[in-house]
Amino acid sequence: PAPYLQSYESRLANYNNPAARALLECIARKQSNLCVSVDVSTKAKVLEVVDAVGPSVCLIKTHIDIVEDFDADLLDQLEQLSKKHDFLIFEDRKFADIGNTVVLQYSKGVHQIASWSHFTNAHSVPGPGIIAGLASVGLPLGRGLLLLAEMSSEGTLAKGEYTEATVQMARESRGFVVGFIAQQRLGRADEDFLILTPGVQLGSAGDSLGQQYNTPAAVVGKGADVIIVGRGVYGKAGKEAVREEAERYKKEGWAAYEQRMKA
Ligand code: S5P
Repeated sequence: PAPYLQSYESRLANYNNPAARALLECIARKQSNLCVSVDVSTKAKVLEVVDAVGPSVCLIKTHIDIVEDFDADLLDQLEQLSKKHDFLIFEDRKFADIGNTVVLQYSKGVHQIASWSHFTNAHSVPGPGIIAGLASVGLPLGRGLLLLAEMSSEGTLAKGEYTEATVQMARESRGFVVGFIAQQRLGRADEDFLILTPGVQLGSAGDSLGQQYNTPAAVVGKGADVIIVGRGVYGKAGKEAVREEAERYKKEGWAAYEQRMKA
């Protein structure tokens, strides 16, 4: 069968990248293909949500630039929580500039993303120089890159030839590019890329700003290896409710994976 129809453990053989390997191992160990997107804007709230969902996730996705009271202590505490609960970190930076600029954005500034984030992502629109630039910083640190090959939002231009050209760019940098942000399985049947799919929620079709949602079962059925859920989890009121919701998505995501393996 195609690599993506095999177990997460067996797919380890297809990856040299340390971040991708650590993610596959974590998914298998925790039986979780859930990534929670923690899109909240204070340090206290970030830490509260991460502590609540930590046991249920393989990956925490951040938008570090929306945190009003960001400081180095937040990064220390995030790292402690990642050890306590056993998850990896993905800063959803969506780099989109020339190679020289993204080198600086990835390694410097207030956030120093490369120093703490196992994964980050980039748009392919500038061409391969963006990958070369990010790789020059990230590869020595064992980081992994995801290319945005498709988006979940209504009217996205990332489709068709753009998506195909993005897959081709990934093929040419396989040591660093470990997969895609996409809505479905991409690449040839004999290739193995990690597919991380956002725009996932139970019981909502979308929001008022173009976001479009599918269920965990639907996206895993189309090839998602990791489901990314934001408001569907952190949007619940109270730490206990957030914890329960994360467990619910974890179970849904894993059941869908087991279903896919049977197909
Ligand atoms: O195509 C995309 C790519 C990303 S990374 N669509 C997305 O929604 N995202 C991100 O996933 C987005 O920036 C947000 O952080 C998360 C979805 O959040 P939700 O609250 O709609 O689940």
